[in-house]
Amino acid sequence: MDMPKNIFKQRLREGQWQVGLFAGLAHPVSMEILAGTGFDWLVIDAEHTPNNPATVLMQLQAAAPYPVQLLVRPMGRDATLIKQYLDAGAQTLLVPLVDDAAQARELVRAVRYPPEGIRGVAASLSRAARWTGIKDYVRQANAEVCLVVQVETRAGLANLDAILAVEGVDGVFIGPADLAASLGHLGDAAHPEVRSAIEHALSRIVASGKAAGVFVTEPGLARHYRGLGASFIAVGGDTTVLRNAAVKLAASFRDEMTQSGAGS
Ligand code: 3PY
Ligand code: MG
Repeated sequence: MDMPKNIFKQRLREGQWQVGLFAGLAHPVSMEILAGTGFDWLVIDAEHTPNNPATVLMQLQAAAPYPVQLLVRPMGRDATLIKQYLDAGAQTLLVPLVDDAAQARELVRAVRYPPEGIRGVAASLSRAARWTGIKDYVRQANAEVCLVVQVETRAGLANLDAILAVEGVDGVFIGPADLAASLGHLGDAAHPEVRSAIEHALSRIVASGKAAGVFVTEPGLARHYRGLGASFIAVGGDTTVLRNAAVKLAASFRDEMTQSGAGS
C-alpha cells in the first residue's frame, strides 16, 4: 500500500483556496454524509464535542472513500492524545489556543517521529500505517503530517510573529469566537476591534509565507478575507447547518398549516 498523500498540506503550500466545515456531530454517519457534499476539508472537532480517538477513527474511516480532506482538532496540546489521533490516521491537526512559540515548537515535536520529534512508534497498532501495510510508513510520515495552529487569544496575537517563525508550523487559523472573548467582546466576533485584529493577523500570516485560515459565516466576509490572502476558510459547522435547516423546515410547515387553516 502507498502512503496517502496529504492533499490539504499540498494545497496549503500552493496557496490554493479551500473551503471547509467543522463537524461536531461526532458520528460516522453524519461524517459520511458531509464527506460527499463538496467541501474541500472537514474538521473532526474533539475540542468542544465528546469525540475521542475511537470516535475520530470511525469518522476517518467513514470519510475515507470520498474526495475530502480531514483535519482533527484535539482538545488541546497534549502530545499523547495527538499521538493517538495521528495513529488513527489523521494527517492534519488543527490545534486550538496556541499562545506562543514554545507551545508551537512542542507541537511540531509532538507530530513528528524522532529525531525531529517525540512521536512514539508502533506501526503495527496504527491505522495510519495500515497496521504495517504501508511500507516504510514511519520514514514517510513526518513529510505528510500537516500542523495548523489556532491563534485566538490576545497573547497569541502578541506572539504571532514568533509563532510564524517556528519551522514545522504549516498554517495559522484564526478563531474569531475565542479571540473576541479574549479581547473583551465575548459573543461579539463582529465587533470592529475583533474584525480589525483578524485582518491584521491575516496580513501578518500571509506576509510570513505561511498559510492563513479563518472561520466565517458570511460569504461577503469570506471574500474580504480571501482578498487579504487567507486561503483556507471554514464556513460553519454541521450542528448549525442541521439546527438552522430543521428550524426553517418546522417553521415553514407550521406557517403553511396556519395559513391554510388546516389542523384548526
Ligand atoms: C473560534 O472561533 O474560536 C474557533 O475556534 C473556530 O473558529
Ligand atoms: Mg476557538
